[in-house]
Amino acid sequence: MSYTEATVQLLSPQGTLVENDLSAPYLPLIEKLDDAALKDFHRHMVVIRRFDIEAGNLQRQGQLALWIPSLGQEGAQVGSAFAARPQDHIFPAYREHVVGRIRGLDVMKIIEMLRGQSHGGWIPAETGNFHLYTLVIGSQSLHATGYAMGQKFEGADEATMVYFGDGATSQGDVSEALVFGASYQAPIVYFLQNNHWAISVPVDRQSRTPLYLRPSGFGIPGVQIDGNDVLAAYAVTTANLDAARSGQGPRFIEALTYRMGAHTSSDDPTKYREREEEQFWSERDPIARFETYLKSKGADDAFFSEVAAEAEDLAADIRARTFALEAPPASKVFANVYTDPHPGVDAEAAWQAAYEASFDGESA
Ligand SMILES: Cc1ncc(C[n+]2csc(CCOP(=O)(O)OP(=O)(O)O)c2C)c(N)n1
Ligand SMILES: [Mg+2]
Repeated sequence: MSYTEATVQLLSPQGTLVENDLSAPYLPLIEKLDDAALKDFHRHMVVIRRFDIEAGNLQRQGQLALWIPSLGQEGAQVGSAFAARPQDHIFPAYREHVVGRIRGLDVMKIIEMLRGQSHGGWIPAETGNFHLYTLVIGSQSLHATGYAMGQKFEGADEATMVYFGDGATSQGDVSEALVFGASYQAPIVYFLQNNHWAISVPVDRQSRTPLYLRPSGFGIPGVQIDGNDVLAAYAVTTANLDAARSGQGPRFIEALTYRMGAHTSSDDPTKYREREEEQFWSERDPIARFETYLKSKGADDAFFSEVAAEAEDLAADIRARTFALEAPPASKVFANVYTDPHPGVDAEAAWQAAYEASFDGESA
């Protein structure tokens, strides 16, 4: 259920740097980071965890239809997001809230989507090339591969990164994406967050071999990292995105992490997993070990208080903005079904309008 002899780890769960044959090629990338960059890693992990908790609370208070927590996966997400360059394109699944935030997305857009306030959420060109959430498991791997093929055809100095889960690797879409990525030597990094569960199905039931080995069958180099180690996520993703961007073809990263919370607010993990397993992973928390590391490098209490205050501010802001939202007109659900007017949709919209009008004059 845990790390293997192949897992690249730069920061141990105790918060100390790991120096071995696997970490050696990547440590120079960490040495290049200044204190401000390291502090930013921490800030983003802490702030998004607070946001995540607030969003979960809002769901329980009836403000959101659903919430999809990212608790526990902050290291994999923050490290990989900071590895991307501005011109790169990012295709998320549905749990990568902090990746969006780092790319410039106002995370309120995610709240609006899960409240049923908006349809798709945002415009990637305005949010740092952070594409839309995709709930159809694994399908974004095809969208991303197609996009990366386009980047290759245009000879752009860009790469694409696509996030998906361990469960998604069992979908045909992901295998097809790997075939096309390899055939076209597209500039893409497949970033698998193995959080050990696909709702209630454990990863060892989905794959008899470690998932980082699977891409080798497609001719794509794969590497396994400690996904709760933000430094490993940053350094390994940087190296792989650089390789993809410079014409060396696609790459695959398996980040070992853990979904500390429920699959979504509709799920109850106490029904299918053991407390011991949750305990094991909570001892490998991405934030706790990085805090220890920063303290060993001299970060003081003022810094940690400032980050905590920023997290509280965001939570309060999200709560206030959620309560200020007004229900959109029901007609909005018909607005973007087709580009051109469609008689079937028009008829349904007319029925809806007549139905609503039938309440005119009645008190609420
Ligand atoms: C094509 C498809 N099949 C089934 C589902 C239902 N479903 C939603 S999430 C999920 C599990 C996905 O697990 P994983 O890929 O590991 O991602 P995680 O949720 O753990 O991040 C499933 C089966 C779906 N959304 N789409
Ligand atoms: Mg999973």
